[in-house]
Amino acid sequence: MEKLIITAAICGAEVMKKDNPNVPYTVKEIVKEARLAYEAGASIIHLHVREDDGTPTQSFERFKACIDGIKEECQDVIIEPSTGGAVGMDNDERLSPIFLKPEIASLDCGTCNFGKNDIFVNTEETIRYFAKKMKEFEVKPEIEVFDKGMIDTAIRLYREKLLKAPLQFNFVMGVRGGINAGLMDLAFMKASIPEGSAFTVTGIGKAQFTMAAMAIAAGGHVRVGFEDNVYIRKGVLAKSNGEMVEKAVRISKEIGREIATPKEAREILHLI
Ligand code: KMH
Ligand code: ZN
Repeated sequence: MEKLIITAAICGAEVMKKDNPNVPYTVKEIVKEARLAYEAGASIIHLHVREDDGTPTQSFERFKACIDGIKEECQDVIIEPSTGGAVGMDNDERLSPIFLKPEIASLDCGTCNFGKNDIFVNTEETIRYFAKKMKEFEVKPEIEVFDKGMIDTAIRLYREKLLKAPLQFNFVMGVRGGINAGLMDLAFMKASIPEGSAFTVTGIGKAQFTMAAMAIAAGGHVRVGFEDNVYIRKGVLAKSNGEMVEKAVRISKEIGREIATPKEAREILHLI
């Protein structure tokens, strides 16, 4: 089977130190968490950034500082900034890391309820606007889908040539408001993407490692990290993103699937 690409979503925009004191906020903390994840086997860092007090931001300067710092400590890692940002941010604010011309960035392909009282808004016009900007700046979109209809939206954009094959999907599963995190849900999502596409699976909360195991067995790739889950096992907070990546590595190796280096991940995702 193709080698496994592990993405570490090291801080996200929602989870806070009150949830797990090891969630990174400052540039120094973010760079350290990226390094620990990279050393454990992550080839992609999905990057959100924060102010020093933990407030989520899409500040260009903050992204630049974190990306420069990560590149210094983990030379060849793939850095994938978020264009999702946090619920409520405006489009141009969300797009700011694109101007740093990363190799890849997230592209959220639909609107959904996000937790009990938030809505993560991505109208089709917003998605088109983001896709055009990514094309202009030669950034490969990682198509984030929280439900099956979002795959259909992405396919529509692909037919309009706003997205280029091979497509790279990230199935985010288990968000309150999106698709559940289960075996049949994954089978449905996998069967719904165009042939030749790659997919990563992100299991939210307690689904993180069960979905990782299913993704590994199904030939997909895996995302773990504090953005999605703060526990390493039931009731035990994770010490670092590195600890979560190590666990994904162990699961994969146990069933005979080797881990992709950043160079191999670039080849698999057609980034080079
Ligand atoms: N923070 C979420 C509202 C992405 O990175 O593109 C959106 C998110 C998706 O995290
Ligand atoms: Zn994210």
